[in-house]
Amino acid sequence: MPDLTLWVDAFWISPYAFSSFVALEEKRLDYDVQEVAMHKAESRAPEYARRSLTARVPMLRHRDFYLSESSAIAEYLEDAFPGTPRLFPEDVRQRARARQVMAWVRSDLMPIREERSTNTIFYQPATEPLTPKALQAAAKLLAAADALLAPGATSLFGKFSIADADLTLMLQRLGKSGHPLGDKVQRFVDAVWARPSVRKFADRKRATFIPY
Ligand SMILES: N[C@@H](CCC(=O)N[C@@H](CS)C(=O)NCC(=O)O)C(=O)O
Repeated sequence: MPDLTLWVDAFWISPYAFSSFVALEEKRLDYDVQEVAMHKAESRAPEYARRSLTARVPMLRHRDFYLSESSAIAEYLEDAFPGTPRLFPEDVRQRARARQVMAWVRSDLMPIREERSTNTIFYQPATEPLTPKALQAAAKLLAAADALLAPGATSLFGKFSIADADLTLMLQRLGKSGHPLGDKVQRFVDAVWARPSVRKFADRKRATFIPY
């Protein structure tokens, strides 16, 4: 059994599970995956809840150590496995910026998250138009992405970082349902979406979705 296990949601739509999965893949670590059936409340099962502390997905196990919260998982993998491909930029300011982007997409842009669930990325694009509130959030997201990206950039910091994956997933909530991203942002999104780590998550054969 590998030293590492990642628990993901059974339908593979959690943006946080996506982040941790991509992180493990990019680090080229040996791990196995366990699915948590959220629609059967498996994340609240006593053993899972006790180990994760928060009863949320994803959760990482490294030998006898259990950790939830996807940003903490990325930081832990970076610290615990030196000598593997980096998830965060080496430069201190770029690293801070990466953490800013990661914290931001986890805490803001609620109307986009509500109206464009990750279901619309991995199962079925949305057909309902965005409300004015979501359009406002979309404009904010696209303005930030545009400001962060150099012309022609395929990553935020000149080299892949886990913030690229997190930002791209947020942008795909718009892009996959037909919202124009603009050439510069679209190029970035296409490059990140084509990474083998991301493809492995996105191309997963998914069971019929059961809402929870
Ligand atoms: N901030 C957390 C969010 C985790 C999260 O909200 N996970 C959802 C699935 S996408 C979950 O487990 N929801 C069940 C619950 O909160 O009870 C992270 O980054 O890991």
